[in-house]
Amino acid sequence: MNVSVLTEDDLEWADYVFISAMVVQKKSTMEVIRRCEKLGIKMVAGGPLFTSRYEEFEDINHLVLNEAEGTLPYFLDDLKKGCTHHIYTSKEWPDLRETPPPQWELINMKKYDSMCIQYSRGCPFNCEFCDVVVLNGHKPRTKSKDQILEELEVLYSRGWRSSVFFVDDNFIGNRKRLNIETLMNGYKKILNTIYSPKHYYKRVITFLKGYKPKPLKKKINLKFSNFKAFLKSIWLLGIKGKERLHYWKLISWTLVRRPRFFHLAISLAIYGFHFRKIVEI
Ligand code: B12
Ligand code: SF4
Repeated sequence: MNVSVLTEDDLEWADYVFISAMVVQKKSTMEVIRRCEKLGIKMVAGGPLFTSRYEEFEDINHLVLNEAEGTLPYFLDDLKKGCTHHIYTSKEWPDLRETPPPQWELINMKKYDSMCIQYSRGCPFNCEFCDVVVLNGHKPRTKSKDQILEELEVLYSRGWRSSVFFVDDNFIGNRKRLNIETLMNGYKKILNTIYSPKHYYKRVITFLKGYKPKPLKKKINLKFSNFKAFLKSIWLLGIKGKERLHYWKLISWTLVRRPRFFHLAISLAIYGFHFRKIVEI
């Protein structure tokens, strides 16, 4: 499984096992299916693997295909009434503004590197290797701004402080909502600010504040070229450069607060200079 081993205890108490997978996970999915069959537990399967290749899974009790918002309620309703059938599918593309936020309490967040938020589904293009349009259609559908803020808020209030992965199909494919001019202007704005001294040096200090590397086994041996680079940085960034104020602020902050990362602060200041040059080109 993704983050933990699937034990017999996990399976034995269950009335139904709900399975989700991508095509690439078929082999391990087949193992889970075989284990459930052996224990006589009923299975409900959905998600990309089953939606795109449902005919390969005749033995699964219930194939609840397409987007759960559009098919799962019908299955659950039939389950309540005791009249379930084999395949549940739909030609509708559900309105994402009705999609509830994920129940993060069902997972152990500590075992994950990033949390996923989906803003949109669907893509107007049709690349032959891609299943997105089969699964989510051509018309981009989006959640509302308030929904996204709520999802971020829920993650924050559950103590999540690490990265958030926006798992959209094609973030910029909705031409109606994002015209080319807005895209170009936004991109230019990013390029103009991302490495600008004010923002860049601030990020370096934030990084150094939280940086906790593992202790080094070997001592760092400084070479003559390192001193040369340092002196050159003083001339180019600390005297000649427009960023001189930020440069000296970083140097003095590092010497007082994080002296052992002095070499890193200088390296990052030099990287920033390179990035700015590349952006200018
Ligand atoms: C984010 C993402 C990733 C991330 C995953 C991060 C993570 N830890 O979760 C990363 C970058 C790691 C990744 C990797 C890969 N991915 Co990917 N990925 C996606 C993406 C963009 C979003 C997935 C997502 O979170 N969706 C949001 C949730 C809400 O949607 P969902 O999972 O589809 O679930 C909905 C329905 O499917 C259904 N459903 C899902 N499961 C179940 C279960 C039941 C029981 C029921 C009833 C319903 C149901 O209901 C849900 C709500 O509507 C999708 C495209 C897409 N739009 O789905 C591709 C996608 C899933 N990936 C795909 C592929 C091919 C891959 C890779 C194989 C790429 C590669 N060559 O390396 C690898 C495989 C990784 C691995 N070894 O497992 C394909 C899968 C095709 C297929 N038919 O299986 C997709 C569809 C993209 C595509 N271009 O075709 N991926
Ligand atoms: S999601 Fe990306 S790869 Fe898939 S059809 Fe759209 S543009 Fe092509």
